[in-house]
Amino acid sequence: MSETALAIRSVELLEIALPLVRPFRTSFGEEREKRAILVSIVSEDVAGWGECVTSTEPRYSEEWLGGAWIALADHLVPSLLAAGPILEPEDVGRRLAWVRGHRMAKAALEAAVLDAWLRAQGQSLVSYLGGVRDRVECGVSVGIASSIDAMLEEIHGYLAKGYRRVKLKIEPGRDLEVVRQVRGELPDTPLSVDANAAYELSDAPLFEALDELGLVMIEQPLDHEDLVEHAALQARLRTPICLDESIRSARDAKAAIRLGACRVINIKPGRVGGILEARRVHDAAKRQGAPCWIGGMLETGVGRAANLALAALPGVTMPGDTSASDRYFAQDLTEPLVLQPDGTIAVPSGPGMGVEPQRGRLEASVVRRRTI
Ligand code: NPG
Repeated sequence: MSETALAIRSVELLEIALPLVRPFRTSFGEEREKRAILVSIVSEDVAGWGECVTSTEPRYSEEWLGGAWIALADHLVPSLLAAGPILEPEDVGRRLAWVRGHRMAKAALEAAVLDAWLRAQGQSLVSYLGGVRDRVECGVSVGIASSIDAMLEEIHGYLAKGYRRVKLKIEPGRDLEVVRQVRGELPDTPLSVDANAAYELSDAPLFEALDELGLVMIEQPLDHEDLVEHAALQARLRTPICLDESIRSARDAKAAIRLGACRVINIKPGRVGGILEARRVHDAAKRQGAPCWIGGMLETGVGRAANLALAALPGVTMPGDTSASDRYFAQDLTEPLVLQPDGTIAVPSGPGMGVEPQRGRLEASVVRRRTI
């Protein structure tokens, strides 16, 4: 056994429920409370934490919380434990590779192992990944609001706090007029829109109209499985298309950029199966000259801290959906991640992810648990 091997004694799954400061509505529906699975790894002398970013319903992707719980408990955790001590973080992906899909569940387990592994070495995630900055620029994602006035008030609040880019969620029927009004009110604010795959190529005229509004990007306009149609749409637009749901691996990123289906990549470690694959997506995008940024999935501080470390990578050149804890939670599970007045957040620099859930807050939010 190598000196640095990590012997895992047990893995605990905890489902938590945290109230959101305001409901978050997208073209998929509305979230009023944050539900997540936290994965906790216990080894000889260190613990590690990971967060699974599944929603409660399989709308954003085919994964959902209830399914991820079973995938972790019945397949992923047993496969990880069966092969003995972990010799290097890449072992996790290799041991779980036989399971098709379930990327968000795999990512949570990998994050927990990586956290424990790095804590044992006294190394931070950001330095392990090769991050090049100690604070990162943050944008904010604004849900679909009840009225344009309510939305503008919310946006002004975020801009006053320092956020550097505003992303508007659009859906058929609530798109061009809303974006036009926001653009009219905020002529100089970096603005993007996110359609969460709600449109068809026949909606190209709508995107051509949005193309006139000087947006930073148009995110995931069309079906998540259709790169060819995204390439056809991108060819008609000056505004870069950014892909989110369509990119599940570094392989997808390479294909999408080469096909001209997008010019920008949104990286989410959960969507691509882990932090290490997220770095490979970053590397592929950087090699092909496509800017990337780090997305968000309403994570608690546990997942948010890992996103901040990824946002420090050199090819991440656009502000991410890495907003502060108080964007979503009155009280985060970890010490809050705080936005500075210049619109940046400090990348946690302690060992591992650099944050951990506070015991009392965690216990108060747990709704189910299982030890394996
Ligand atoms: O700031 O964490 C955040 C959320 C950013 O808009 C955001 N996320 O489509 O990217 C998305 C969206 C999302 C949230 C998707 C939750 C799925 C679940």
